[in-house]
Amino acid sequence: MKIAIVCYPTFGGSGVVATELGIALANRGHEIHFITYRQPVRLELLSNKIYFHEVHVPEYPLFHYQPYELALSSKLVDTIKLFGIELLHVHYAIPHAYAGYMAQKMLEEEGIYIPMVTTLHGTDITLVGKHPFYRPAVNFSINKSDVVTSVSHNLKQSTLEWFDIKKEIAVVPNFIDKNKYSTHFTDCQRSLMASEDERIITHISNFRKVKRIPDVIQIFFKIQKEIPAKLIMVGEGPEKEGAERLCEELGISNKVIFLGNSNEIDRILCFSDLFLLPSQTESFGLAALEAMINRVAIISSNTGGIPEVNRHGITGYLSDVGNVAEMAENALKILRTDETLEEFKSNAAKAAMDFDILKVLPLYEAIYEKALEAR
Ligand code: GMT
Repeated sequence: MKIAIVCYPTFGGSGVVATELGIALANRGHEIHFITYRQPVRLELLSNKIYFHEVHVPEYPLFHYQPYELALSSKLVDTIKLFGIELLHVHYAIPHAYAGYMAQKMLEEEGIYIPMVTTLHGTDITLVGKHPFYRPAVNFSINKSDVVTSVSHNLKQSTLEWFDIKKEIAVVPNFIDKNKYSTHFTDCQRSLMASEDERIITHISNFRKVKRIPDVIQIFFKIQKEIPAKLIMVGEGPEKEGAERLCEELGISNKVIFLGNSNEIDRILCFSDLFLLPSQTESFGLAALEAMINRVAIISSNTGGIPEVNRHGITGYLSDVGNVAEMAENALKILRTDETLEEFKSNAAKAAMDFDILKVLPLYEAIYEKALEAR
C-alpha cells in the first residue's frame, strides 16, 4: 500500500507512534510518505520505501496567524497525486483530521477518492479538542474520517462522552518493537549517572503541566530520604525551570540530573530502576511502556489509559493523582530490596510484550484494507 502519514514531528508521543508505525510498515513492504512541517525526530533513515515531504508555510505580514492547515491540505493534495498515494493516516485530530478532510474534498473534485484513518492520541481530545473554541471542528473531522482509532479504551470512552460521535471507534493500542530495545548496552553506562549503591529513578516527558512535574520531584524527595538514589529528568518544556528551582529549594540538586531532550531513550532506560509518571491525565502513557520493555518498574497515577498499561502490584503501582506520599511509599516497596526490584523489573518487561508491534501492526493493516475496500 502507498500510505501518507501526517503527524507532529516533535518529541511528543503521537509523533513517536506515527513515526515508529511508518517505519514498521515500510519494513513490511508498504510505501510510506510522512507529511509534516519537519522531519520527525525518530525518523533517521529515508529510503525508497520512506519519504518525507515538508510542509512550508510562507510568512506573510497580513497573516497574524500563519495558515498551517491550508498549507498542509494543499501539500497533501499535491503529494497524493504525485505519488499515487492510496490512503491517508492522520495522527492527532487537530488540525490534521480537519486538513485531511479538506484534502479529500479537493481530490474528489478531480475524481480521486482516498480514505482517511484518524488516530486519536489523547490531548487532542482530553485537553485541547474539547475546548469550546475547537470542539465543533474536532467533532466534525472525527465524524468525517473513514475510520477512527483510539490508543486506549479509556480515550475511546472520553471521546464518546465529550463529543457527539457517530462513527465506530476502534481501539488500537500503542505498541513497542522489542528488537529496537534488545539491550546491546551491556554496561549501560550506569556508572556515569550514579554510584553502585544508588537506585536510578527516571522521568521522561515534554514537561507540560499535565505531567505534574512538581509531583515527580516531591516523590523523589521522599525516596532519597530513605535510600540512596538519583533522579534523571529527560525532556524539555515549560515546567522544567520550575522543577530545577524546586530541586534547589529542597536541597537535592546534586541528586537530580536534567538531561534535556534525547534520542537515546533506550540508553537511559537501560540503567533505570524505576520510572515516575504521576500525570494529571494520560491517554496511554507510551513513555511508561518504553520504560517497561527496558525492564523498568512504574510508579504512576491511576488516571486515563495508564491502568491499561501499568498493572498494580505487578509491573509497578498506581495511585490517585497527586497522592505523592503513597507514590513514594510504593516506590520504596519496590526499591528497598534487590529481589523485589528484580521481580517488578522482569514483570514489567513481560507485560510490555502484550503491546508487541507484531500484534498491533496487523490491526492497522486490517483497518487500512477495510477502509480501501469501502471507498
Ligand atoms: O503526552 C503528551 O503531552 C504528548 C501527547 C502527544 O499527543 O504527543 O501524548 C499523547 O499521546 C501519546 C501517544 O499515543 C500517549 O501515550 C500519551 O498518553 C498522550 N498524552 C496525554 O494523554 C497527556
